[in-house]
Amino acid sequence: MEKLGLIIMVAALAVLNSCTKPDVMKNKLVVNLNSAWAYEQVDGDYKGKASVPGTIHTDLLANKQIEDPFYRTNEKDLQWIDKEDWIYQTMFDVEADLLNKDRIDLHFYGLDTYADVFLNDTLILKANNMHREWNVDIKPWLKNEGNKLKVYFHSPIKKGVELYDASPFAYPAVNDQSENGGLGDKKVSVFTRKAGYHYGWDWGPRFVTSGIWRPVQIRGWDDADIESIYIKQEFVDKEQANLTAELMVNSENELEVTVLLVNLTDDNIASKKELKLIKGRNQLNLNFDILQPKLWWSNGLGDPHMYEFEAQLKINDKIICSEKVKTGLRSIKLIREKDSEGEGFAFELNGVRVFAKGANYIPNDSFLPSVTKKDYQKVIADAVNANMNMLRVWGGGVYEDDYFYELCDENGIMVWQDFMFACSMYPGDKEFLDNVRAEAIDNVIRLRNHPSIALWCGNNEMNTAWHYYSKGGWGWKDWYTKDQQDSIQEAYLNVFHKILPDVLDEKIVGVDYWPSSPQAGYEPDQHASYETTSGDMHYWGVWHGLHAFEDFDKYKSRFMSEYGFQSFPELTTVKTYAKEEDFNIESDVMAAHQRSGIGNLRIKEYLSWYYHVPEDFEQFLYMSQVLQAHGIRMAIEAHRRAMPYCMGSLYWQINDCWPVASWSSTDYNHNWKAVHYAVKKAYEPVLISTVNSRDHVQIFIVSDKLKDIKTDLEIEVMDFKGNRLFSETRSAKIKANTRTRIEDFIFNKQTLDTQSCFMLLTLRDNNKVLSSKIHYFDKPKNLKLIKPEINIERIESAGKKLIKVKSNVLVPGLYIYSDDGILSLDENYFDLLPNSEKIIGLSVLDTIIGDYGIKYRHLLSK
Ligand code: BMA
Repeated sequence: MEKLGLIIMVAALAVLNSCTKPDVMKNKLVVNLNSAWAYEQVDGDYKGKASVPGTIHTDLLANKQIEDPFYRTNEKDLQWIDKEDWIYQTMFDVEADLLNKDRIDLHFYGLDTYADVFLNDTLILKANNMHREWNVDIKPWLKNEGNKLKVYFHSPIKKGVELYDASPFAYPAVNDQSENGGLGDKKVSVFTRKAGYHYGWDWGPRFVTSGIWRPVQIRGWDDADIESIYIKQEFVDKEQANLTAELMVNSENELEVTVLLVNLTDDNIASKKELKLIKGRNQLNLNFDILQPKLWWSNGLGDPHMYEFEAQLKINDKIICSEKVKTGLRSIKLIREKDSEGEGFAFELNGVRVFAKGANYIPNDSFLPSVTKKDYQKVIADAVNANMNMLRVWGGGVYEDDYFYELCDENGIMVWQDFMFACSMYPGDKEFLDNVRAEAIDNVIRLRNHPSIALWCGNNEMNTAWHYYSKGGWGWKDWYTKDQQDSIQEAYLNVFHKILPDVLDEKIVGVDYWPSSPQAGYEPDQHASYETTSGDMHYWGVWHGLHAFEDFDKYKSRFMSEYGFQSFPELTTVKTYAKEEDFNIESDVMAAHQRSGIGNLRIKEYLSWYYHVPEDFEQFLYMSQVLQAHGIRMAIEAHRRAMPYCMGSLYWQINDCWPVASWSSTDYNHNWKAVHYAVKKAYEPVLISTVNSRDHVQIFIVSDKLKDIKTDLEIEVMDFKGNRLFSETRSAKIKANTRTRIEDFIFNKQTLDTQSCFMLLTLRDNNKVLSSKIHYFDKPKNLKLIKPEINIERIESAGKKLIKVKSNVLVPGLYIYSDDGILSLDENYFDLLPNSEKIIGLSVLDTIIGDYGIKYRHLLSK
């Protein structure tokens, strides 16, 4: 009866699919099969209407069969879902136009993960990798009416356990939270090509999803079809771009065709050829040049100009198929030059060495299909607005959605793209390796036209962790016999030193490959450490190693691709998962949303070094953010001061996949934490950076400008009430694209009460303020701060909503907010100068009226 119920429902829903009008693309028809799906538990009673793209967890939630997975400790109760098999099914009709096509393919953009696909009861596909696309010729089985498409998802956990049990030994997978999933120490994640973070991470819950996670299409065509276009950039500079359009064309017959490449941006025919297609796959190459091309530049350096091209296949002047593609023209190189200290690591864009300013990026949600276009827009806008020019798509997630890369292209955000391997070692049998190769081909082909992709990197931290060639690493090799070590090592070399670089060599030109992040050099025995003077570095001495924030200055790297510090999200976000009775950072609910075992201890420890540990819950959330901002700002300044030795700084991490305490700078609801405002300031094109050193202050100016500039630097020392104790203006010549050290500020420790004053530095170019900085001579906890009287007023000027803030004394870290979280300020968590009015732009929902219940909080708040 149960089954019958499902069939009736599916049949009713099928009406919807039959109404789906095909998108007409010349002689190609594309039908989206994303509606009228239903799901059903194989050995159980759960069933309902399904979303495609979607996941079983979100479908169960939408059908009110489970509670919100992110709320309180609900995650624990939902671990049964990944141990079940699930069927997804839809019914559809197709119109005669489609059915009569020479060729008809079913295309899955993503199946998560072990999926047997049946069309009209015939098994047409067995999928086993969520990172791949799947294409099947379905012409033999497709009919006009009543087609039944069924996808049987095997439990990824049951499959994983089978593979685990059959393996001669277990593999390390330090972030796989097997025990939370009821699997004891069976780390099954490594056997399945599926996003690593689904199995849990030190900032993420454990939701091992199943589902049709990307769209499904039926595509039919006559004669021939363009499967892919690649605009290969053989050579690009400002004078010329030598390009080849590489087309992969599928032809059903031998055909005489004219192939054209149209430059839609410049409105001309870039190239044209007459040729004969053979039946099957044909690679066609069209060479063309663009003189004085408009180049693609990263954020801060220029316009990220994009070109659009269209490839057309014609028979007797009639277009039989066409495909459009966008790309930006640029040369991007990873420059690794030997110097007296080691080997540099710097990106060169169109001949300019660019200091990479950015962050690491994780998937935006535990349930990937829930990520909306708005979410992508917000994350990329947050990167741009914080003066970033690079994001690293980290290897424990997914090869992101096309839209993510489109936004990076349009906004000049360079992408460091990891292949999806992180913090584990993986099997090396033929089936696994073939699967990895196919996954790499799919994704490299899908993403290779994006000018934003600056580097492909093999994996996250595996080289450092495994450390095969010498004692060290994370101690993993000690768990294995010599033979086992050799076998794990062989698998590693096969994937990261053969398969992945080979795929890139075959499919792409002009983008470099780096086998693992971090590494001290390309060769597998060039392991990174905090002492290495070549390659990239993940510096976790601060946080994991309990180093002081000041040590960011000691541990210099050629390129800092990871470092970070945690904080809690703001109260409005905490309220989305916790009740008032949970408002204690050690409560079960708060602990469930803090996945780093040492997280709370570390935050408290560092707070006690720099600030004070507050008793109050809300003040603790706020102070954790102030602390994180303090640390990360010190790190970024240290990295930029080390220019050109160091040429990049990517902190861990810009975003979250659920509401949680983590290293993120914007929380799951995209609220900026204090650190994101600090990052924005620290990544400004021109930065004043200062370092305390006994009785003097070192002063540096870092400039990303490509021309030297003449500036005036005003130095003022004031007490907390605003009395000026010292003032001087110096002229300073600032060198282009590097850091310049200015003469130190020397003071007398006997006469200056360094706990009661601060220094204000303002850098001007012809009276225009380029940068400013408030410098403290001591740690915040030692400052003799005075309780402020703060006045906040709402004003409007030229139709813009603003607030005016004033205080009688200096207020470090002033946070302005409202309980309902609707306030969003252009600047927040800032240091308010004494007796000086500050006007800040406000973005609030227009429909909101009243005074927004404006509140504030600072270091002395209770
Ligand atoms: C880095 C990352 C992640 C992790 C983070 C914080 O090494 O690569 O694996 O979440 O540290 O521990």
